[in-house]
Amino acid sequence: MACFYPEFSQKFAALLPELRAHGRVAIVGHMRPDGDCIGAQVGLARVLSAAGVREVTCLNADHVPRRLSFLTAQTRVLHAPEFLGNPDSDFRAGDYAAIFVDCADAARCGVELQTAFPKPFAMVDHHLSNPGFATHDFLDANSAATSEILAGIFLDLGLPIDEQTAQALYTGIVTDTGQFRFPSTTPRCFAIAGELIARGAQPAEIGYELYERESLGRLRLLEAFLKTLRLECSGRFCFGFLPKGIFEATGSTVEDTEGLVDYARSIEGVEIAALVEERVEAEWRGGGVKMKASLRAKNPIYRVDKIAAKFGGGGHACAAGLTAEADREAFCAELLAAVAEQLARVEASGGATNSEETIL
Ligand SMILES: [Mn+2]
Repeated sequence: MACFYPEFSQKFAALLPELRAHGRVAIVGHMRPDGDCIGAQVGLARVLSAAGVREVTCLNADHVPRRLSFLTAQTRVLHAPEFLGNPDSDFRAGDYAAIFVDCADAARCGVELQTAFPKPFAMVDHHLSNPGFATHDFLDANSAATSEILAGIFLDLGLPIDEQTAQALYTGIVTDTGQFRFPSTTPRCFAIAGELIARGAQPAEIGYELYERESLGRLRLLEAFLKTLRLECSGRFCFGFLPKGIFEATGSTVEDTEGLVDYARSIEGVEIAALVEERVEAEWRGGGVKMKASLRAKNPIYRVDKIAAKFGGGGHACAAGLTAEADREAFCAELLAAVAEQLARVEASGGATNSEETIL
């Protein structure tokens, strides 16, 4: 039998009886959940339920994006205000063993969930910048997706992967590898994806749900974003801006920003790209305007996670994000300086790659 994650599988098998005995598990994802986050949450929730855990609930600070809703039809996924601070809710965080998935650190789930679960039971993740924060950490930065790690463990242990579970985990791998294009794509990704297809994942259906159901508003948002693109650092850095009010103006939503930054990165000669967003926070989160940036690099030697870390953010070598409380002009100037510094540093090192340091 294939063994994808021998160490993790053994550890996971040892924890299963504990989770079963506890009876209640909360699977916590990150803010603005993506395909890997929802895929990992749904996949893990279904496998734990099938393995005899009485109650499994997935929790997110933000809503499940429309294009991922095909994964959650049969799984309980709650949005933070539905259960935290809601007097009608009978949800008590203390009753649950929390498993964080796809979160580079405990804060990535949002302050409300972080406060509700100060001591996570376990976490499963693949972010390079993850310092480890749970009692039981399943952390592997050499994996392309959290869903890849979970699928590998389930396959190793022969745990039941039904059609819905396979769909969810396959979606996580497809989205985090950029449809099997990013440098993180390995033979293991394909081997695991193949096993998931054998268990009912449908690549054509997933491709349709993810990429063939755009709204006109999303394309209008893309149009607005493309108009703002600017090349800096001799054409090696490209960034674009979404001002507050843009979603109303274009008939789009926050979740439509996903993937826009890839257009900036796709320009020949660009090494680092950024999408900067002036975001009005939801009222239940205290309101106010924040600057958010998504950073992408073509090559992991550019370590955009390190640029993000300067602003308190984090992520992967090729994909990272951050939030800052600053005004637009000051923030853009600071970001530009940080990117220029990183480009110069890589150039000074002759673009030398250190395999330990640069793996996505
Ligand atoms: Mn991920």
